[in-house]
Amino acid sequence: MARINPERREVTTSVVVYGAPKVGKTTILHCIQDRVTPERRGGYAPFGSDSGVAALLDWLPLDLGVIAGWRARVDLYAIPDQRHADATRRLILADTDGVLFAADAQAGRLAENVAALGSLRANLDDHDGRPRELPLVFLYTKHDLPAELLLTRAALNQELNPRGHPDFACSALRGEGVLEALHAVITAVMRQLGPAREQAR
Ligand SMILES: Nc1nc2c(ncn2[C@@H]2O[C@H](COP(=O)(O)OP(=O)(O)O)[C@@H](O)[C@H]2O)c(=O)[nH]1
Ligand SMILES: [Mg+2]
Repeated sequence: MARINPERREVTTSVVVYGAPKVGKTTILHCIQDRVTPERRGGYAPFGSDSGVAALLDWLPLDLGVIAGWRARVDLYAIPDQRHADATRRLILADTDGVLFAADAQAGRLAENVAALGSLRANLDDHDGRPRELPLVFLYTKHDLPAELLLTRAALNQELNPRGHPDFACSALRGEGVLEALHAVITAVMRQLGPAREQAR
């Protein structure tokens, strides 16, 4: 849940990068860390290693500067694969303001993407079994691979994103398309937050 501090006019939100094992979640965070300007980096996050906090969670804090008079920060998280029970995923998702769903664009990975989307839905369910509605952006990764291995964006959307959430093709390895998707999810989160922020004044 976004943390709003009206006295200091600060807002801190969180976005989870969710997806199947080996889809490239850690690579996406590295790509963002490498490409944002130094003043946007909200701290050093040694994610992707096997020790310390980084073994539990990939975490990249970003400082977005001042937006509409408010100092805005976003904490980006990815949950490392297979180290956590669904209970932990649920806990982290319960606290998030938006999700960047990373799907491997390779045709051979479709079943894993579908399974990951199912686990996202299940872990977003509230206790009444209704999925929590929150900003969702799809990121179709590994577009640097040969085209014959990949599903088209239209096919990926048909299978994974029939409701037409924003979608982006990317290569996290080459750093293409990732910042655009990040921008889209942060914009949606900030828009959703607008009314809550006004109430906190
Ligand atoms: N070709 C290609 N490989 C990628 C891309 N992103 C990640 N990978 C590779 O996919 C594997 C898994 O990446 P990783 O970030 O560890 O996935 P995670 O398990 O979701 O965190 C690694 O070998 C990465 O180098 C990409 O955009 N293109
Ligand atoms: Mg990882």
